[in-house]
Amino acid sequence: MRIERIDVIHTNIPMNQTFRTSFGAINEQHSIVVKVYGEGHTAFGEACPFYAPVYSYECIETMKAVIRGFIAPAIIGKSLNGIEDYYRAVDFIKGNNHAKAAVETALWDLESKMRGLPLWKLVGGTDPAVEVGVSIGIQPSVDALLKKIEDYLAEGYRRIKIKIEPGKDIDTVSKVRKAFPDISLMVDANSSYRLKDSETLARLDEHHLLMMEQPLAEDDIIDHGKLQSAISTPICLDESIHTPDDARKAIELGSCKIINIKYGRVGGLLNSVRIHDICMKNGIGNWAGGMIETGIGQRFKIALSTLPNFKYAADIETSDRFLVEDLVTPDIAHVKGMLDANTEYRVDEIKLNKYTEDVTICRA
Ligand code: OSB
Ligand code: MG
Repeated sequence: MRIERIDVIHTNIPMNQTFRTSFGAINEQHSIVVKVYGEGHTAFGEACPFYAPVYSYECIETMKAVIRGFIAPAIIGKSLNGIEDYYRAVDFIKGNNHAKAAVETALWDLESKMRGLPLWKLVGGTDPAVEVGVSIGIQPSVDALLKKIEDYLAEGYRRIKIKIEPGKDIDTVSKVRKAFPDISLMVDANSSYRLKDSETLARLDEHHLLMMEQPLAEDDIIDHGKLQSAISTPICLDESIHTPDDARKAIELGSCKIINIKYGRVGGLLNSVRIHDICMKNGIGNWAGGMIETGIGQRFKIALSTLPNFKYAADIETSDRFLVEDLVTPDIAHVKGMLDANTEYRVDEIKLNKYTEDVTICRA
């Protein structure tokens, strides 16, 4: 495929509810949407590591700089022999996986249009019925959290994920478990604990959680191994896994039993599939994590979730979840916690323009 032009579009959509984690609260969804032009088509990709570098070292401004300065010049006007060739072309750039993924996903979208194949088939999916879970931010009180869980369960979500942090953990989880004894429940700590907190975290074992996501720091895969031997709740790594080789090392060290695959964090869909394959071979489960993408990015999470080793419900945000308006039609919507990967979504360019903060046009 030959790319003639790349638009790097910074969007900012107001959110209808605050999302609070251990790394702060957000009320605006900032994203980098990439529009590629080539082969007589236009196609869209997206990645959004937050406006500030709080989830990862990348942020919206670093993505713009890296795409404009290095990724676009490496591929515009050149013939790319598929997505693997894109990885070779940008391999000289260290890290910056969200920037790479924003462009990479646009190339998959382009390939899907060129070949007339839905994304889920293109990535090698096997089952288009996708299970959807919900990730609930830290709430002002346990009662507020219980109410939210009740509402989301009534909407049909298949799995509830709650955020924990030191001081808002044991008591919160035991109250949730008491109110909802049988639901599929997991916690995400977003790196807010250290190995010295093992005893506290072990107290969660009795609540038969589906998994505990990223309890320790991003660079602590050795300590995650020690923690996993001390607790029975399966550890799921999120922030720690950036590459297929990270996945291999975490598996070798016994640092986790599950890996949350976020296509942005790992540089795109091809690396997501590679991590999936490594995990499947080693009996490590996967599921698609989210970064509160617009519908443009949700399409890629839906496609990945059709792969056979995506065994747990995905963090897919329906269009009404956080955004006052989404950028695709139809809206992303689940029915009783299920989505059909065959649904085709069109990017609504009028809404895209409405929420655009700035655009950088890259050409040869
Ligand atoms: O840690 O999984 C996370 C959202 C933004 C940044 C990090 C995380 C999240 C989520 C997913 O928890 C939110 C969602 O998909 O609804
Ligand atoms: Mg997480």
